[in-house]
Amino acid sequence: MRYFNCFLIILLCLCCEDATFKVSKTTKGIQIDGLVNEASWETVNWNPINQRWLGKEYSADDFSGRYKLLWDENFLYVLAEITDDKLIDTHPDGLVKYWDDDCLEIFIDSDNSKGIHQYTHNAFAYHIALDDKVTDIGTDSIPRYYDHIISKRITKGNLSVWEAAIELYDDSYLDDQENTPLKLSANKKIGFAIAYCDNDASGERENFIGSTVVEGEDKNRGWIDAGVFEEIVLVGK
Ligand SMILES: [Ca+2]
Ligand SMILES: [Ca+2]
Ligand SMILES: [Ca+2]
Ligand SMILES: [Ca+2]
Repeated sequence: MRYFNCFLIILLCLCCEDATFKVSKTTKGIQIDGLVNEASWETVNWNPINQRWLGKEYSADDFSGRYKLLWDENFLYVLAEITDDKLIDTHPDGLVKYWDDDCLEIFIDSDNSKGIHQYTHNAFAYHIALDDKVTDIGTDSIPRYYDHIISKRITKGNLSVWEAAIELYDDSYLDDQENTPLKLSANKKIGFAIAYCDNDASGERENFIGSTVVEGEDKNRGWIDAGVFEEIVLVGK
């Protein structure tokens, strides 16, 4: 019986280890052109964007999404493949109601500290608009543009491919100051989530679909609470 219990514990440990989201390192640069020409992208698996955080049930034609991650010393790379039956950008000012236009949202808690980040830089909630502008809320509670992400979207029919390179900053980041992006290394843990705001014809977004399971009634927590992000770990030399 004792041997059987030991076996179960070892099996449990192995299962726990496998559950960690490991992000592979790319040894060759990723060209941010919206084209998936890099062999590195072929070596890593897709992950689903399938958690309905806001809105009614939707069809696969209305929205479906998946993503991949890679990293190197300077960037976390995101490849997202989004099916959306209608792209709209009804707020030309990227600092106004930007979440009610179609946009890709990337959440980063660079030290995986979790906790509230609504008006701090404990974490970032980057909204990448259809015109590539990147918006989050500053520590003054006012939305502003951030230049931490280079991205390129290519849309063919209902399918958009977004390729992005993200610089990471720690909690000491100061708006309107010179900040130095982090150098990334193996074994670093990061809080991460990705989501899509889908609006096709409404005054407000119709759906908000994320990559992580958010418990409880209010699932629109990512822009406030880094505790709902997923822990990822960088692997490779
Ligand atoms: Ca590329
Ligand atoms: Ca849609
Ligand atoms: Ca943090
Ligand atoms: Ca849409």
